[in-house]
Amino acid sequence: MGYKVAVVGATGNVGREMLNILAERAFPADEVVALASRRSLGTEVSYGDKTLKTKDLALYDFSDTDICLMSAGGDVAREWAPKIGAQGCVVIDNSSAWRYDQDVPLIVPEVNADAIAGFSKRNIIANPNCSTAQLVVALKPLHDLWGIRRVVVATYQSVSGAGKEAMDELFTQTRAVFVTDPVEAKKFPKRIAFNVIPHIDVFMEDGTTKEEWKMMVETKKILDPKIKLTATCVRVPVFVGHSEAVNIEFERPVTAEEARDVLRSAPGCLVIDKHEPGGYITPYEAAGEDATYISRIREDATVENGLSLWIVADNLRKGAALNAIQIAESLINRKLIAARKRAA
Ligand code: 11C
Repeated sequence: MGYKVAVVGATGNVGREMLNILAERAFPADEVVALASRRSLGTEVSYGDKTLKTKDLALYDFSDTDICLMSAGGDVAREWAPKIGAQGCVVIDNSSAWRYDQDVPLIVPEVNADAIAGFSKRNIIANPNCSTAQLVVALKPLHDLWGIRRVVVATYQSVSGAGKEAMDELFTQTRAVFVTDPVEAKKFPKRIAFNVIPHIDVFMEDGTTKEEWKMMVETKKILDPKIKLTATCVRVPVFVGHSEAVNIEFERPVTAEEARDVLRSAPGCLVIDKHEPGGYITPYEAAGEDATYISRIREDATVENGLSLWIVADNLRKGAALNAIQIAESLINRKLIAARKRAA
């Protein structure tokens, strides 16, 4: 018997990608249900060659659903994840609501799949922030061999991370610039078309942004609490694909060649690193792909045991939907979940 899977937030950027990936990977689901808030009720979404009509989350009975993939924002997750978990359905939540709860594992399967077993306390598993997911996939194999002491990262994050309206805003503003209409900024605090904005999520008391804080805290929880990390998170006028310029200080000496070799065979990583024009990955090429791409691997002689690299991934896939589905697959592969009895 296959699983019954509910996707909450099915009409959003990530929810739609979850449905695509469930179908693409032939996830062992007997039934997939698309759920949404009342506002999007009845909206049709694609699941492989099927069309699903979204149902009301508030009226849905989870008692025979096995897995709930949730991407509906922090408020919905805070309210609904515990209620759904209490009905015996495992929630894999993409928001930041549960990531820092000590009874909720925060999982990137290539990095800390063993920690998944801790889900049973609440029946909730958290998916990390997109910029953290791709970072730790690349850091893990390096950390295992050379021990990471400190990471300095600058991100170049696409507008799809901020949702569908943000993508529309980039499109509308770009068009407005060309036809010399007034450029209106609604979703972003400043114009995003032909610009970059060094601000993602809310400001913290110390002047960092929550997005920067999340990268630091989540890297510690997923990979190693001893790693020091400082981030500058920047929104760029790209539709899909987050990029990261990363500088790493290791405990032990490592050459660029050694790092390249290790990353070439590391799970989830794909190295594209020719020292010639175009011999590196850009977000345009990573969009729609599953890998975490790594380019521009080079030694940094300005710090002890230093290395710099460039990491790019599709933020809606590895950064969100794909990672969530990989978590669900890990639950199944590790026999941590069995399909529940359903009425015939
Ligand atoms: C962005 N990284 O690009 C954000 C989106 O904590 O899950 C995801 C926010 C989160 O805007």
